[in-house]
Amino acid sequence: MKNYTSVYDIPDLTQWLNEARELKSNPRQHKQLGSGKTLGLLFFNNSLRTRLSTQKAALNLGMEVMVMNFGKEGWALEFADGTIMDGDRAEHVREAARVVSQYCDILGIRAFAGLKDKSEDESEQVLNGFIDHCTIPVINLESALGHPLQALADAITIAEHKTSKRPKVVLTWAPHPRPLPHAVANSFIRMMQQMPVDFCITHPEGYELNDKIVGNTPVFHDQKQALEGADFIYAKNWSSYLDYGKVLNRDNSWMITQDVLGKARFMHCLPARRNVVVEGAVLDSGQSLVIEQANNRTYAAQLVLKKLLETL
Ligand code: AN0
Ligand code: CP
Repeated sequence: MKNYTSVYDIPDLTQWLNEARELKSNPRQHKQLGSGKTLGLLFFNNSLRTRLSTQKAALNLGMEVMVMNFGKEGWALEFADGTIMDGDRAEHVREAARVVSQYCDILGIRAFAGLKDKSEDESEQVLNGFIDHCTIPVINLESALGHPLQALADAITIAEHKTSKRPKVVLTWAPHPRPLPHAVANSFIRMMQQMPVDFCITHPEGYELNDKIVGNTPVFHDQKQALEGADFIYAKNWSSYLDYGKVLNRDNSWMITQDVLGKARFMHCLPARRNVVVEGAVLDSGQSLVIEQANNRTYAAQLVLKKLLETL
């Protein structure tokens, strides 16, 4: 594995899930592996979990960490080739990536979808710009199209908490006042398609995701029908993909309540707006796995860092 940019970079998921469990049982067991190595983390967007769990993972492996928030503190970067840079972008990714590669051994990048221009988002210009010009491995900390560290933590959580061989997992759209990216949903779908689970998706009409990602996964527009008999209910809002980046409705009948949840376990990547996406009582109940998912972000990141360190 050269970079970790998508769940498809995982060569053997079963083996990785076993190894994650092993790492979790003794997180400091490889603390020599990262000794003398530096992880750089560049954030073009906000974060709580990704920022801290990835740092924690690096510290568990004995690495040192440098973090930079690009939003206000970094020079505005140009990613397009051949432009006359006489606007407000002071530095090109061609230089920035090569400079950072000298300071770090592994680089993580968070750069959300802008949700304005679909083809620009689909080109993943920030993540790919760094991959193209970095001379070190790159980890996707949520890009325009995917959040593979989250999906790995979700897979670890489901593997730990399933009570049957082939649990039923449902990804449901949930309301939200602001337009949100498709990255978490995309990576979760791709991960569930590879897991031994009975998986389906439910969302209101108009919230269809990229059909190349959904593939043969069953999709229901009737949430109640989809959730019947679910063992894990994963809620996530996303803005429209077809009417790109738009909030089409905030139908709060799609919010996950205790009544809707039934006997299922509740999952969400967080941050979650209480009583909009999910009833507060669900998050406060013993059926919620959100805190455990966030805990598993550390072991997901640690596994990815370990695999990359082993290639250095
Ligand atoms: C982001 C999203 O939906 O992609 C990050 C989730 C991990 N969420 C928000 O911006 C609220
Ligand atoms: N789930 C997740 O990635 O959270 P942050 O945006 O806080 O990092």
